[in-house]
Amino acid sequence: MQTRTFTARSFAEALAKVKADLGDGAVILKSEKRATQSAFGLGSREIYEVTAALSTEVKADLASGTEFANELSVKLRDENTERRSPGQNYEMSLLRSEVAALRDQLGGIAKHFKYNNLPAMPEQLSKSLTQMAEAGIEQELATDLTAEALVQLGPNELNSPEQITQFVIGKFAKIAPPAVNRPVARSGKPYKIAFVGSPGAGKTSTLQKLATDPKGYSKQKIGLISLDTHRLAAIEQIRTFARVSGLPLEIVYSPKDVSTALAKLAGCHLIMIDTAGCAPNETQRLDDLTHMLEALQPDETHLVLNATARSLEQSAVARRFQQVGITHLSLTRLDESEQPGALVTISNLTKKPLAWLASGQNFVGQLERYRPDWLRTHVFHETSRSTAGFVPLKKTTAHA
Ligand SMILES: Nc1nc2c(ncn2[C@@H]2O[C@H](COP(=O)(O)OP(=O)(O)O)[C@@H](O)[C@H]2O)c(=O)[nH]1
Ligand SMILES: [Mg+2]
Repeated sequence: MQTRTFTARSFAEALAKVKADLGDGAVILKSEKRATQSAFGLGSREIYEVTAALSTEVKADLASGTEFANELSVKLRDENTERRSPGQNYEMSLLRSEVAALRDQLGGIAKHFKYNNLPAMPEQLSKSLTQMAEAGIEQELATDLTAEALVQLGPNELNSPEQITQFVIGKFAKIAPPAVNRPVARSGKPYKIAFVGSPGAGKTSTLQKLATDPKGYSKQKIGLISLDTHRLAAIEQIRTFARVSGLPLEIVYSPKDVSTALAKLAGCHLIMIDTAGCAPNETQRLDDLTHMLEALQPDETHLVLNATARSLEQSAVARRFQQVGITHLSLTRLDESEQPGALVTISNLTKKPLAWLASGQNFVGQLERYRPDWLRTHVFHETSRSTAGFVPLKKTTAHA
């Protein structure tokens, strides 16, 4: 592996040299700040020294280097069991300490390579990494993005929290994209959106919010279909809502009733479909739901996830619901979530775009469309750029 050392007056400047010389694939192996004597011997000044190599070369060395260290230590152990003269013993212990040092060095490089232990980072970048971790962005993703910023951003950008946030949000927009906001056609076939998920995830609430909030679809001619026929309370809940909001409602018990229900709601622009929650052990219910949705052919099927659930649980739910053909993710309870950044992880994992974010129990004012810029406020605690007067989600206990 060929390493190169770059020195400069600032860390950011040294990194810029690394980038210019070795390109974006560079791996930082070591970085340190040193005091040097100034040219005329008048006191000292600080310089930054960064040692870097090409990632392809580091990888190759890591593979062969670890092997070599292991082989050598096995040999040493074997030879050590034989009797030898004091001189030989001295040589052996020297060799052994060299192997130990080699191990340490390789361990250090491997660590750097995995970005678990980035070199002394510019303060603002380190702050951004901490913010991502605190907001629940998966550690590996957060460190990868930080490493990318370290190599790709210029020295001035690395000193600016806004520029770092902009860079990271740009990356998030690709990893966890916002859903395309399709305008609902005002004539022709109604557009159909179904909401699926675990019991209590917030499916019915999200549907109710979308039907009543002007930020949702309240201006459209809406029809409702409920497939949640297993619990009397659920039927009552949606019936009461339909009556109070004045929206037509069809309750569908089996796939053969689907065409009649759709015919009755043919004059609507948008049909929102509420479904029964399926718990992990309810595989039959999930199969029934799959058949119902095959008959209904929704244009969008949103997996509604509770944002306070751990990423592991969210991904288990997503795996279970794969069979119904999820197209979007919508999240609820962001008002209660300590780690709102976890939505990036689940979108990245499922490769589904993020649509709606709900943040309270009120029907109006606690729902918004996801935009990557949302992370500026909720992960990096900066004020949003694109929406003047943007109000961050607040904790609330008020009921609708
Ligand atoms: N705090 C909070 N509560 C919510 C939110 N969304 C739903 N809920 C509550 O979660 C509970 C279950 O919601 P519901 O829509 O009936 O869940 P479903 O079983 O998936 O239909 C209700 O008490 C809702 O008021 C939210 O964004 N924030
Ligand atoms: Mg429900």
